[in-house]
Amino acid sequence: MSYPLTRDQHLELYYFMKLNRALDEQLVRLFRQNVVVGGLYSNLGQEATSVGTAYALEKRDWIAPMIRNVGGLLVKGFKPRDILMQYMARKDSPTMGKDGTSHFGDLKVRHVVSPISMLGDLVPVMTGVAIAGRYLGQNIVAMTWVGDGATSTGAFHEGLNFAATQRAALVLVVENNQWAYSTPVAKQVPLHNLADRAKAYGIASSIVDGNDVVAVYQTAKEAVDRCRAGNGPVLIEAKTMRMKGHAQHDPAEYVPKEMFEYWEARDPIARYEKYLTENNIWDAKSKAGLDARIDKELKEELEFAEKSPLPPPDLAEQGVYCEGCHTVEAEWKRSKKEVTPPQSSVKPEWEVADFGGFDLASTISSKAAAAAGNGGKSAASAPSGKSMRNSPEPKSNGQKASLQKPNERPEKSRIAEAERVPFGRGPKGKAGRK
Ligand SMILES: Cc1ncc(C[n+]2csc(CCOP(=O)(O)OP(=O)(O)O)c2C)c(N)n1
Ligand SMILES: [Mg+2]
Repeated sequence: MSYPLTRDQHLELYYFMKLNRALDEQLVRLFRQNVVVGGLYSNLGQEATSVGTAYALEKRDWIAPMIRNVGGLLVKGFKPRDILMQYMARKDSPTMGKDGTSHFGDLKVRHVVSPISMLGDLVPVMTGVAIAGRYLGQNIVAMTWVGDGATSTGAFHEGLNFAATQRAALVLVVENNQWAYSTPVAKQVPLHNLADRAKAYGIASSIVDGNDVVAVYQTAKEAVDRCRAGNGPVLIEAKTMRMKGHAQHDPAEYVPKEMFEYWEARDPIARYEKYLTENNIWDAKSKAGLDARIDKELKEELEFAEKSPLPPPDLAEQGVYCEGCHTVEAEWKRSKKEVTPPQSSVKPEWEVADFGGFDLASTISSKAAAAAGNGGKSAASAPSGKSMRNSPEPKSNGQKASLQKPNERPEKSRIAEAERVPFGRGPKGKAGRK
C-alpha cells in the first residue's frame, strides 16, 4: 500500500532528520567540553528509522524511545532544548537535572513513556499502554524500538507473546543496526532476518531499508493503520547501521572499515537529499532555507539550555516520592458502562479453538472437521506421526517489503459441534459437563 506525502510533509521529514543529526553533533561537542553529565549515545546513521517510524503516528498515539530515538522525540514535539538540558542535567530539563541522559517522558501532552534501560522491558510496558488505550476506548497505537541485541532478551519475548495473545495495537520497531556493543548480529542470533522473530508469535512483520526514510514511513504507516484497525501487533525490522561506537567512550575499532564504507555510501540524509532533488520536491534555495532555519533554531535552543542553572542541592530530596504532586487519571473515551457488568459479562466457560491433540479428528467431530475443509481427515496425516511446517524465508531486497501476514487463526466453525471439556473456569457443577 502506498501513502502519498505532500511537499510539506516531505520537507518536514528532512527537517526532523537534519535536526536530529545537528543535535547529535552538538551534543558530541558539549560532551567534549565536559558539560554532558552522563553517557552519550550517538544516533548517527539511524535518523531515517527513528523519524520515519514516529512520523506515521498521530498525536494521540504513544511512543517509548530508546537511546537512539532522539528523532522520534523531536517528531513527538520535544524541543532540542529539552534534550540538551537533559544531557547537561540542568534545572529546567524534563527531569529537573535528576537524570543526565535520556530517561524522560511526558505522559500528559506528548504521550511519551520514559525509556527503560533494561533492554526489551519496554515491549511489555507498551503492550500494556496499548491494551489500556483499547480499554478506555482511545483507539491509540503504541510504538517502541528495540535494538538487534534487545531481541535476545527474555522481556522482548515475553512482551511480544503477550502483545500477540492480546492482539495489542503495538508497532515494535527492531532497529537492526548490526551491532550490540561490540557483538555483531550473527554472533548472537541464528537468523538472517530479525523479522523472523515475529513468526514464533504468529504476528505480522515487515523488513524495510532503514536508511530510506520514505520506505520507513510507508512501512510504519501501514503497520500503524493495521494496528489501529484491531489486527494485532506488527514487528518491523529496519536494516540500518550504528555509525559510531556504542557510546562516546567506544571508538568501534572492532567494526570492519569496509562495513562503515558500505553504510556511509547509504547515508540516510544524503540519500534523501538526492531523492528530494531528483523528484523536484525542493531546489537549492529551499534546502538552504531549511538548513539555515535548523542552524538558527539550534543556536537559540543551546543558548537557552546554557542559561539554565544546575539544580540547587535541596532539589535532590524533592519529588522522589509522589506526595500529591500530580494526579493520575484515566482519560475515558467511552462510557464506563461498556466495560463494567452487565455489558462486560462473559460466558463463564471458555470457548476453545480445538482440543490441542495431534490428531484433530480425535477432538473435533468429523462433521466439524469436514466444515474445516479436510474431509474429516486428521490435519496431521504424516504416516510417521510427525508433521512438518513449511516456513519459507521472506525475500528482502533491502527495500520496503510487503507485510508478512500472520498465521491464520483456527476457524470458529471447526469447533461448532465440539464437545465441551473441563476447563477449570466454569461455574460450579458445569465443569466437566459433556
Ligand atoms: C537486559 C539488559 N542487558 C544488558 C544491558 C547492557 N546493554 C546496554 S546497551 C547494550 C547493547 C544494546 O544493543 P542493541 O539492542 O543492538 O541496541 P543498540 O545499542 O545497537 O542501539 C547492552 C548489552 C542492558 N541495558 N539491559
Ligand atoms: Mg544494535
